[in-house]
Amino acid sequence: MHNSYVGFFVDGDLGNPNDDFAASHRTKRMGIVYNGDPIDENSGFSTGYGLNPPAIAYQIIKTPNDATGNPAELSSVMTPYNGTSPTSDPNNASEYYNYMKGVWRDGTPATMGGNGYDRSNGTLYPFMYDLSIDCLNWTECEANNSAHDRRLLLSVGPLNMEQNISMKFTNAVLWTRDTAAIDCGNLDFVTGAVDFMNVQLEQELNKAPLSSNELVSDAPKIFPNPASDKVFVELNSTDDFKNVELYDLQARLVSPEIVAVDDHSFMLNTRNLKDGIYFLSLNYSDRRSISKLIVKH
Ligand SMILES: [Ca+2]
Ligand SMILES: [Ca+2]
Ligand SMILES: [Ca+2]
Repeated sequence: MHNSYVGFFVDGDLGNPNDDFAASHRTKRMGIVYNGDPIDENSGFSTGYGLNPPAIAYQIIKTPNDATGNPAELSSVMTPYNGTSPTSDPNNASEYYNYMKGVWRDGTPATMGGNGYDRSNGTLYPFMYDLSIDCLNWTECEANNSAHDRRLLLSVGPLNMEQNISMKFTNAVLWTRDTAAIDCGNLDFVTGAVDFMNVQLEQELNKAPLSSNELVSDAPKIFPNPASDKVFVELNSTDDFKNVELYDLQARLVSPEIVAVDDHSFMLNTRNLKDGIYFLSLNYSDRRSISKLIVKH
């Protein structure tokens, strides 16, 4: 089967589904649903999150190889909504196929800027509200869109699907929440959290099976964990070790006092850290190892 697309249609609803916005990140191969304003009120059938509503990211981690033998690229991220206009939900096979090709349901190709639907705009671009182009400043806020019950359709193609061949996709879903109000369209707290998830996932996916010979691991000994006033970190490998950093769940760098104990271990003063989950990053010159640290007083 030629010109096939594989699409993932997801309906992120953040509390009240009717005040949400959507975005994409082409190079991180993901779509995001976030609240379109600072307060997520209750709706008739769901409880709102209130202030500082969260965001949810859908990411395609791994794709099968395309005809060139390389992992297939994400080909579009479309953002239909629950409604009846040409940019709303697809409701038959050809409208779904249009969306998977980066085309609105009435056949109009997606374009860069505004709401992505502009027949007079010659710049075709099927990654709606793409955050991966810094200078673009194209978000639903900047487009002055009305918040809606958004969907995401992430597609990969065109692919040739041979008979009796299976294709494997690995996807991830990440939910995260910041303690500060969402600055309209500034989704750094989502992309930062996704980066951390990716480092951890990569470590998990590349982990050798238990039965294989023991491999040298960078994972340190961390004790006690959960920690209260202090935590000790003992490096498993000091080769090419540079430094250690601690990040909170929103991927913000926190800087506790760090005291070297000897050449391969140190102590972090966690007394002034809030209770919660942190990520300890051991940075080597060519790699880093991320471990989870829980602080509980
Ligand atoms: Ca939705
Ligand atoms: Ca909402
Ligand atoms: Ca609202």
